[in-house]
Amino acid sequence: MDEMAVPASGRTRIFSGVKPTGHLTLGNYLGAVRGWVEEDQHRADALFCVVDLHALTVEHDPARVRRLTRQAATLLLASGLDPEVCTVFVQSRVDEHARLSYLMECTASDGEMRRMIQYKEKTAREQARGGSVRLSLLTYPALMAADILAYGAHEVPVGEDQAQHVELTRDLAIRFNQRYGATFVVPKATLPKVAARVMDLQEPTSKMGKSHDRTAGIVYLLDEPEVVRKKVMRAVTDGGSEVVYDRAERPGLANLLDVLAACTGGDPERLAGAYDSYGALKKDVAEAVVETLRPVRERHAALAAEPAYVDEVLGRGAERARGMARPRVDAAYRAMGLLA
Ligand code: AQP
Repeated sequence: MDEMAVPASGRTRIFSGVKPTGHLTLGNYLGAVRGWVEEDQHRADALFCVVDLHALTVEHDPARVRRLTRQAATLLLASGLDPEVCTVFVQSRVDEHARLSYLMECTASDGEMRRMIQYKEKTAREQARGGSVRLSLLTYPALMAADILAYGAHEVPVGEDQAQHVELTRDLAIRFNQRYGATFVVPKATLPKVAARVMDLQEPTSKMGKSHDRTAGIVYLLDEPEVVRKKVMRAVTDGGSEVVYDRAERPGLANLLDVLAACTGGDPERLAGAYDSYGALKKDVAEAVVETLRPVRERHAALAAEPAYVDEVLGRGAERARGMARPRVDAAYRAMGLLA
């Protein structure tokens, strides 16, 4: 492996991101952000990014994307990412992502892009809305591969829905290295033990996704406590009255138990045994979620009042990220035959 494979510090490098396609959800928090805050930033040389270029792959309102980008960055800091410990930045401010994305498009095949589940699902969703499907929706996993590979990341902490894209990134890194010489670290996805896929409270067979149209089953990080309670108390549970943990047969109930376990540090199966009614379970889930989100909401309110501080953090983060990505992306250009 070349000398760029390991960061100068010799530590593991971690990269992950969040798309400003909507307000951040409980799924984003439990599936990804909380692990970045509590573990990843402390144990590795870590970069966390608001991947705004990815928000342009579907119909978008420029002013809304701008607003959501700032809000997402503020929420990452409010959740506890410490800019003195890790690098927090906005993707579009670092040109290396787009530069490397093109090389990834020249490494991937049309067939492997079309096999991506998210492409199939989002294409169906866009068509149902009567919208056209942007070419970037097909090619976005190439950009995601670039996001990860530019930094020589060893690990990519994500929710389950992104595991397929990280798998593709691995394939592209291996293929590139074999064809053009060792350039990229081959990364792996790391998933949380519980809540790797938080489901929509109204449609427990679908992922809770921040860009989805129906919002009754989505808990947003900035929802007022009363709104959180209402959404949880109205969650769809399955037929029957016994509280058991069965993801296949009782997905609504299993989802509530997963959320409770993630918020309280318990085990979903064991927690099931502690309840004899859905009502009591929902009440405890609602309170656990409210308490988990309370400090995030409070810190967000304080940080939102200090936009200059957030700007300064993002400016510093982008500069640091650029410095880390540039040598590897230049090397990839040269390896592929360009006069970089
Ligand atoms: N429901 C979820 N459960 C667990 N993890 C989740 N993640 C997203 N949803 C869940 C993880 O959060 C990180 C950032 O997600 P994202 O911004 O890439 O995707 P999203 O929130 O799902 O946004 P969209 O626009 O609504 O996307 P789709 O089209 O997927 O529904 C990732 O690590 C993700 O795994």
